Amino acid sequence: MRAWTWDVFCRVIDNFGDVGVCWRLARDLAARGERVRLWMDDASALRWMAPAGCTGVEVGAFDAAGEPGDAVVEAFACDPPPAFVERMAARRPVWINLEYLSAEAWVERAHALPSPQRNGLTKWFFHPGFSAATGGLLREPGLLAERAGFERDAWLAALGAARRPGERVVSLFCYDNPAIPQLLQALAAEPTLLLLTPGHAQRQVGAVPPGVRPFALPWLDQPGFDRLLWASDLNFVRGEDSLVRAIWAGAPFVWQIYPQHDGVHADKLDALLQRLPPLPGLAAFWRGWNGLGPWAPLPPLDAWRAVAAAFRDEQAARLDLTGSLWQFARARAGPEC
Ligand code: TRH
Repeated sequence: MRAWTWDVFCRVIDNFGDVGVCWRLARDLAARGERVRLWMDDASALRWMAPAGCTGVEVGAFDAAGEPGDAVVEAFACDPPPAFVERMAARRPVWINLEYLSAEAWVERAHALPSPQRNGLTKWFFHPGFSAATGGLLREPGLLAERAGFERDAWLAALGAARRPGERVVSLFCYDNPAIPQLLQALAAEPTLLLLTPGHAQRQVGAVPPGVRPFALPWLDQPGFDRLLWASDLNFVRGEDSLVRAIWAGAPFVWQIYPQHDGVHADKLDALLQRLPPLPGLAAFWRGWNGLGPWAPLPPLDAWRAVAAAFRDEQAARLDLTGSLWQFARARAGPEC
């Protein structure tokens, strides 16, 4: 089967998730032999997220997209430029709107629905998700094998953050969070090396109680960020992409969901909690960290580890998002493809 050319459109709304998801998808498609053109209105985060670029992925300015290829992916309903959409009517690529990740039940009903467009084409809704009735989660082939062979002490030492004997490792990637002082107190119960990502985490963690040893990280590239999560016994993540990476890390994780003004994020958080294997105290801890309930004690890591591993295995048994998107698009292409 011939390789396809994919046009992936990405508008940066806020933070790094838009870039992070689009870059991972682009890289994964290219690794599977496809040709990818990633059209972005702001590619600045790629300087640290993907400084080496990727063979098979070309990055261009959002409005500079020329002739459409075989498939067009607009990330998060970002609407390709009108002139490009006009050209699509002649070329008739498969047109996909890649939606935000949610564990809510409605996603299964919305996934893969067609939406007829004014230019005569059909735009397909493609929803990432946690069940077989969704598009799945981004997971590159070989990721879990790489993770299994990872040597965390060597990696931490190379970063200048060698672990001291008996220390547990905790990573923190978060938004503004008034619960940070409580978290630091909870972590101080055991010797803890606390790895702080740039931005919100480093800004908010000032003085720490005895027992907690903070380390300020530089921006890591995406493979480096994955390794940070692999190196840690407990990961605090946020948004969409780092959540998925924490699942593949297979270690206990806490999700700070992107807060929305209408409060719908509380339902999204609960929907994911309901999909996790049960662990007493986990939901209360996640809600407390998200300001959706009172602060609650940190659940014991031993029992939590088993829950995280079980959830990783359950999710890894499903087709990954890129594979699922590839199949979906090929099944909807004209006979000449
Ligand atoms: O940056 P985010 O908070 O992005 C969010 C979410 O995507 C959310 O769904 C969206 O609605 C909102 O923005 C507007 O969190 P996220 O999704 O985890 O993206 C962070 C990306 O940054 C991810 O790809 C990992 C990457 N990263 C690195 O590569 N290196 C680093 O050092 C760090 C800290 C992050």
